[in-house]
Amino acid sequence: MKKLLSIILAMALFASAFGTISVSAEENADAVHVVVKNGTFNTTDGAPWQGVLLDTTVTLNDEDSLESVIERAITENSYEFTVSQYGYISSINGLAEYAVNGSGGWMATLNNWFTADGTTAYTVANGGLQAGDEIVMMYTCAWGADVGSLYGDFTTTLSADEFGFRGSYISEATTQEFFVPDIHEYNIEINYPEDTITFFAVPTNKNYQARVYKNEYQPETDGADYRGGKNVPVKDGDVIYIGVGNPAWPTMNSWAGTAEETVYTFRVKYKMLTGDLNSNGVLDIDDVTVLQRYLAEFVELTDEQLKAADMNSDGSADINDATEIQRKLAAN
Ligand SMILES: [Ca+2]
Ligand SMILES: [Ca+2]
Repeated sequence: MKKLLSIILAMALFASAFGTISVSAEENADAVHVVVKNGTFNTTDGAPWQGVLLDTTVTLNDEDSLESVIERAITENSYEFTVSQYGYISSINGLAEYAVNGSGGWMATLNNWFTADGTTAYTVANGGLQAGDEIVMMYTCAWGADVGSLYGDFTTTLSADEFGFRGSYISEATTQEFFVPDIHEYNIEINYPEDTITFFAVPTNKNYQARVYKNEYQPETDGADYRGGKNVPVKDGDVIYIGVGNPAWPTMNSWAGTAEETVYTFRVKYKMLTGDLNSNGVLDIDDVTVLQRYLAEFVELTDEQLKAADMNSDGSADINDATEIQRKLAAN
């Protein structure tokens, strides 16, 4: 039995408390975002360094591949790397493969996916690498198992820890408490009639892809998804589908067997924020002004505005409601 959870989002006052949402490569039309990190092998155990080595953007050119942008991210930040005789990166800033008791090495994700083929296979020319892509080069001590590359594991859920989304008035932190990987249907309430949401579609097993679609789930149509889950314009009535591990999509796990996909459904509903008379998604002094102008008979209000104005739910819009909006503004 599927449970329907309602996620109350778009708390404008909440969002403002979190300040400006950080921007990433998506803001730069020709760039990808590259992170190089070692979160598995500690310096106390002999690693030359640990943590995030670099977090940067790399501007794409027509000849680029997943391999070349990782290499350029390293050299542009004045670090060194070496390439093995097999053509993959074997050492970054002195942290080499096989450094952990004879095991360990470097692996990359492209939009949270450990690619099915080597890093040279994904190019600008073949569309495998695109502006806005998120790339993480990371060190593993356990052939990927310690960084979410689970070979022979057929789990196709989204990650409880890493899945999230955010919109103009939505802090990504708000979703973490609501999301349960085994519950597949959710409502997203937006307080603004239209919004743009970014989904952090991170699978539990990053050997599988997660793809984001709007209003029609089309797993076998290339390019029908919102790549990386980015910038999905939404309005009331839209339905977002996030599929994980569809059998038509490439995965290194296909060598071990076939998984059953999981599809999550997010129904977008517009719910006017009580008191938000000017429909800008936040409670502000303009809402009080609109209500006061209505009470002074300078302006008319729509039925929807009258409903939104009724802060104390007594069926009418009056001076008590204006006072209540002001009290809420003052409390924040
Ligand atoms: Ca408002
Ligand atoms: Ca009222």
